[in-house]
Amino acid sequence: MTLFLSIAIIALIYVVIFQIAKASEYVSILKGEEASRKQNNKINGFLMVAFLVLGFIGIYVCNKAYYSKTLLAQGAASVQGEKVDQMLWITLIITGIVFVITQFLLFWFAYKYQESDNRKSFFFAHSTKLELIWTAIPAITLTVLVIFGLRNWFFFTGEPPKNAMVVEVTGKQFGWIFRYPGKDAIFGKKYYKNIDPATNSVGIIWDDNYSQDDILTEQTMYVVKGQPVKLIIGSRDVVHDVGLTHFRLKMDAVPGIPTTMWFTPKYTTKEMREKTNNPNFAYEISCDQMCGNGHYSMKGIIEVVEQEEYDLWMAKQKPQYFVAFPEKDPSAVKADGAAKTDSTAKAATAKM
Ligand SMILES: [Cu+2]
Repeated sequence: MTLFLSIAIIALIYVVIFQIAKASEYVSILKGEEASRKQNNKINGFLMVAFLVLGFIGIYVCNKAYYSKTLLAQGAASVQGEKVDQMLWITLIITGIVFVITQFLLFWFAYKYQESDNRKSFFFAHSTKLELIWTAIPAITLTVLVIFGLRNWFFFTGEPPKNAMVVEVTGKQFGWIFRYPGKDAIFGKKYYKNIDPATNSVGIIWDDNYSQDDILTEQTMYVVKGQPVKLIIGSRDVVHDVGLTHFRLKMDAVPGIPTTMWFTPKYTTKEMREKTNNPNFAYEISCDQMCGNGHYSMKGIIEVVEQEEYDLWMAKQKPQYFVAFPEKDPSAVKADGAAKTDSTAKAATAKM
């Protein structure tokens, strides 16, 4: 029904425009070409100003209605993200000022300098000075913006502070795998042929001693508020992208070529829930690279917590080595042993 109505309205609008055009054609024949062109000119001049005013009002209204719904209004959730926002604001302010001035002049001049019998147009062919000015100013401005951008880029992708924790992030069709280096703070080596979806999703080489305390988790990554986190990013299949919109960072996950970036979360997930007034708020890792038919569902969660909560969570994690080889797990052997002693004792009591 709505579709039918929409088609009917579009058809009606078309008929109205067609009739107006036809009518104005007859009028111009009656009035004469010259007079009708002058009248059209006036109308167009007025429409230019109307478009300018309505356009600016439209920008203001849209901004008022939607700005608060954008992530920009929420503020960045990382120290690095604040630098990104700062760059964005500087760019928006500069381009915004240029936009307003140029659009105002464009439409106002179209009105002001419309055809007039009292005025002769001025022929203006070329001015080297003017060309130089309007080439040099944007070039210098863009260079300054690019220098800021590069400085920040080298900062995010460079070496993090010494107290940074390191998490390895591996993308796969369609999800995220996180690896923590464990107590020794060193990742064990890995080899893609060792990948086993059930017990060794990133292909850790178990013979490497550093690998035996590595911890693997999927979909949810825990990090600590105020502590820098370095991400070592890779992929198991195609190119993915670690998109951290709340932290204002993103980095491609490329098979075979590790990429890195680091950030310092500023607010815990709980604090963000209060800040955004959204009890369901969660920091999200979205895959920002079209990577296959399940791309839309490739979402991970980052839990930003205080140090104590992180320590509690970490204490509950079992090294992946013991998941792959349960018989080598000392806690399982102990529990097993305890059960055995218990049953021997029981048997002895029964015999007595
Ligand atoms: Cu992906």
